[in-house]
Amino acid sequence: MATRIEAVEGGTEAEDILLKDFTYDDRPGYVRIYPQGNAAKFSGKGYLMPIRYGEFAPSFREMEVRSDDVWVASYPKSGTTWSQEMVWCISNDLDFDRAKSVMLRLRFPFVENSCMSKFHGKPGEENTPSYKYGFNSVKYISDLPSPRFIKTHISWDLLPEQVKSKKPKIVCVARNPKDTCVSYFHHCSLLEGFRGSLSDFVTLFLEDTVAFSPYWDNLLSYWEHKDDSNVLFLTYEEMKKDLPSVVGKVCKFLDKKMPSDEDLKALCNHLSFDSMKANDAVNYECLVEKKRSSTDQHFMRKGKVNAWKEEMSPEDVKRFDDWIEKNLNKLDSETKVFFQNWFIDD
Ligand code: PPS
Repeated sequence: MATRIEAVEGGTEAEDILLKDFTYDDRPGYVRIYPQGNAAKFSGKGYLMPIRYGEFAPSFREMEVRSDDVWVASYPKSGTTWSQEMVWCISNDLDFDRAKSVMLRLRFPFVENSCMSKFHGKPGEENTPSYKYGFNSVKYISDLPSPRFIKTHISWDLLPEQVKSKKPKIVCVARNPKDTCVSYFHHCSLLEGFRGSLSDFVTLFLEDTVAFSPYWDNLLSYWEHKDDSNVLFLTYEEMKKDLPSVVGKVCKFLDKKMPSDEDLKALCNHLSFDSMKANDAVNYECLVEKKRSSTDQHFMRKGKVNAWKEEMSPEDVKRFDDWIEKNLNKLDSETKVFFQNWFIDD
């Protein structure tokens, strides 16, 4: 059966918040997507996406996938940009000069970019890479020479059909849901026109009513493939704890030599939060500067584990804890233990 796409009509508390506080001219609505007609296995819901997804879905599903593509896949705000920069630098023999001079979004494009909201390019710039990427991110990627580097937030079940046969390398990165949610709230408020409070956003997140949700289905769709030979599963928290050892895993996975001690130090320095925050090729300042309302708003915001403790109300923490417990109890015991240890508060 073909993928079914249904408009979000409102009627639940979360959908009403979504339609009231998270729509605007360039993103007038949302859809739920049912891969092959089916709801996502874990939540029993469809995946939520901005309405423009419907326009891009056919070309995305049928997109040519190449066996030498390298993908970074994640639920939003899980450490995607950090992982992309790590994967790109390792794959490109630590070419820091190019990494700093070419925007990450052009060397490691986000395949669903054109689904997120209507693009307004400047007339006369139609032939620039930025315009082509903004106008149609799927076509931009299809026209790139190999090896390509591709970012996605979509769940495994919605990836292009050819992923199954071509088996590109896929690095998945995931982050504990409370930090993910708080980071996503700030991202949506700053860059995507969300007008509600953090508590409203928690409602959207827990009710699987923000783009790329349900969180659990998205995460578990990649977790199920973590032992496939073309998949590497990482967490934000392990990158924070021991970046050099994650670099080692990524080098092995990408069939690259482990850098010398000196090069490893240079790479970890390039990937540090402070370096990335100051690096205009990865910090999205060019987008943020058009949108910010105060000087302390940045894409590279806190870069910490458990920063949710500084912002979430006790009521929202309780709602989250109940939701985590309910969902952990639906998992097999091995997965549950792994997730409990990973999400644990220190
Ligand atoms: S996106 O928009 O979905 O691609 O965002 P994503 O890159 O997945 O997540 C952004 C969060 O990752 C933090 N970040 C880092 N943390 C530590 N070290 C480095 N180098 C780093 N680079 C990005 C970024 O600050 C966002 O997290 P928060 O919690 O908002 O600070």
